[in-house]
Amino acid sequence: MKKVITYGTFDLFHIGHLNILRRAKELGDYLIVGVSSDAFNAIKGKKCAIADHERMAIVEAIRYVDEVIVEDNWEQKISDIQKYQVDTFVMGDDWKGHFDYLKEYCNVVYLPRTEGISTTQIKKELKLK
Ligand code: C2G
Repeated sequence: MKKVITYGTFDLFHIGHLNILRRAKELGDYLIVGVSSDAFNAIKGKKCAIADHERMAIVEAIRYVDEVIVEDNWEQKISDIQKYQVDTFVMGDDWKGHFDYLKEYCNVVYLPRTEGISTTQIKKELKLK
């Protein structure tokens, strides 16, 4: 079984998130998604509109997703890849190059982002803080 992993905040879930999860799943048979906790987002300097347990429940309900884990630090990726015996790590190409150190442990694939949509833009349009 080829296992794929990806990570993200997935705040205000939108088509860009769905596209990357669909395409990540196409690279294997089993997709694990690390959803950033609110505490980790504070470290990332991101304030979420939706709480972490709700973001996890939404991602868990997506048909392409087989398992959701909590992402609560930058350092957990290597141990996650080893613990879950992951074949491929996937991120959108806004992260291109940032995770090349994982090439020692698994395939690293950066997929093109979906143009014209972002959580930041949605918040601006909805005048959310
Ligand atoms: N994404 C995308 N197209 C968009 C918006 C997002 O492909 N229009 C992708 C991002 O590239 C990322 C995933 O969707 O791979 C989740 O995006 P975010 O929720 O913004 O994740 P981020 O805050 O970048 O956190 O350790 C990695 C971090 O947790 C990533």
